[in-house]
Amino acid sequence: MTSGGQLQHFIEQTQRISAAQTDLSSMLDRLQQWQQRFAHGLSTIAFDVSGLQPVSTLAQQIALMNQQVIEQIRLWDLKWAELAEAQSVADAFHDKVMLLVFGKFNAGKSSLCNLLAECFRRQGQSVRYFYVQHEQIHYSEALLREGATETTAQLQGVCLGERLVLLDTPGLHSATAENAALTQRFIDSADGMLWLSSSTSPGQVQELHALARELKRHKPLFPVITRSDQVEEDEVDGEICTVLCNKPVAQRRLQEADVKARAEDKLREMAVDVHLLKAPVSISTQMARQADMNQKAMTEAGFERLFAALLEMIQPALCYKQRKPAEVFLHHLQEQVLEAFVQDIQPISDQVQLSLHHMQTALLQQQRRIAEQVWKSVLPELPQLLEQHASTQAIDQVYTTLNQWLAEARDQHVQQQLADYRLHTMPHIQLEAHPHLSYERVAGIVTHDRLYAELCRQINDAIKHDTDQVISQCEQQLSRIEQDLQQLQALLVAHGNDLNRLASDLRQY
Ligand SMILES: Nc1nc2c(ncn2[C@@H]2O[C@H](COP(=O)(O)OP(=O)(O)OP(=O)(O)O)[C@@H](O)[C@H]2O)c(=O)[nH]1
Ligand SMILES: [Mg+2]
Repeated sequence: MTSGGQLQHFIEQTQRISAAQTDLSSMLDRLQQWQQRFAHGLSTIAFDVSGLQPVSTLAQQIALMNQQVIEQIRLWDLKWAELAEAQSVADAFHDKVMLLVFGKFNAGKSSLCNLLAECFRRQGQSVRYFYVQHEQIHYSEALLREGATETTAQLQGVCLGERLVLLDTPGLHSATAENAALTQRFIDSADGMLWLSSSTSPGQVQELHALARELKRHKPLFPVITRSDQVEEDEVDGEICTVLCNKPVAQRRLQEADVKARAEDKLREMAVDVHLLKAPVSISTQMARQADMNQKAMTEAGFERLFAALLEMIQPALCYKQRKPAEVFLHHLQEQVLEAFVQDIQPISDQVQLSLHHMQTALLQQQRRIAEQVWKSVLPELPQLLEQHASTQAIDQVYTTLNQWLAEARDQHVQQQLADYRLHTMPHIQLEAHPHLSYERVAGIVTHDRLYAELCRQINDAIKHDTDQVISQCEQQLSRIEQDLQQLQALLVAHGNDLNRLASDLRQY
């Protein structure tokens, strides 16, 4: 039986774990204020679509986006209430440090939990096994099941003494859909993670993806290399037989260094603080057990180092626990408020941006078409109009009719070409009567060649001037929306940065 110094020290230290929490009220206030500022900022972005027809694609996309913004804000409190309810099961362990034991199936998670429990039991500590079913925690006398095939299908664990809980999770990817949500809630409540991987292929860092959320939540990570033993041939009483031995120390250290280096790289790649990573430790549960966990065997199997490392891990886990209420609210703001908002709004905001871009580039073409069509609908009628008034040479009449034609044609073609827009002030298309302009009399006959040419020039100028004004109104409308869109993006970036600053302030506590 082990009476290892580290184990006793470890147990003594875990007994000192106190549920006392740091005063987080000012931090919680700052987080609350962040949420209020974010909501207020969003409400100031107006997305003025008064210059668009409500049936236009862009106006509809913007209406949808506005609706989604309101809906997202409405969901904040609901999600927070849901979270509080979801936490209630895990709350049974609120006064304990909860360590998640995580890894691929067969990594040796249940075996390690059982062995640690046995260590505590032999030191006179209370040990309570439990499993979680139907939203209830059931305590049980039975050890956690171990096995060569995928064994653990439910969330289970063991309370070691009064202050420490090991949460034994189903092997990676083997959780059923039914218990996945429950497992997730417990994982949410964990204060630190033990990441187990077998020494046959230790530290498969892609497994850390499954812990990404917890790592982003700034929980410490302790890699444990398990099954650090090998079968060797030995001669007993003159007969060759196979025996299980610890892997040589040098080999263990190499593996530990390798896992550390690769895990650090992975954390950097995942944009996670590498300080969360504790130095890996290599163990063999089997070797400790074979010798009934005597002191020498425990030390050789790596458990003295494991306890020392666990103690180091408990400190940051405890710090995490002490600031947990603020961490939980922070995660809610990061994940359910900001990230959920970005995920929901970004696609539709990208669509708005795209529609906006299409509309902006189409305007030039639309202006050309309106001008051409107004020109085409008025010009062919002009010679006859001039003929009609030749006898009276009533140039005013010519202008009045032309202005009427131009206005009608312009309205019609603007409506066709710019169907998406609602123009508030239609410019007044008008030809100015020039006092010197009139019919001419050549050899007693009234002619209008010069008049025709001059009117053509005037019509051309008027159409150009008029369509310039119409198009510029459209451009202004689009650019207002573009500014609102930029304001929204800037708001998201600024609030993202603010929240990161709050997170790093919180972690100084
Ligand atoms: N050689 C050796 N085998 C071990 C060691 N620890 C556990 N095993 C064996 O590995 C197998 C899996 O162990 P478990 O503890 O059930 O592994 P697990 O990670 O809980 O597996 P799942 O619950 O299926 O995810 C069992 O057959 C254990 O006996 C060890 O240190 N050395
Ligand atoms: Mg298991």
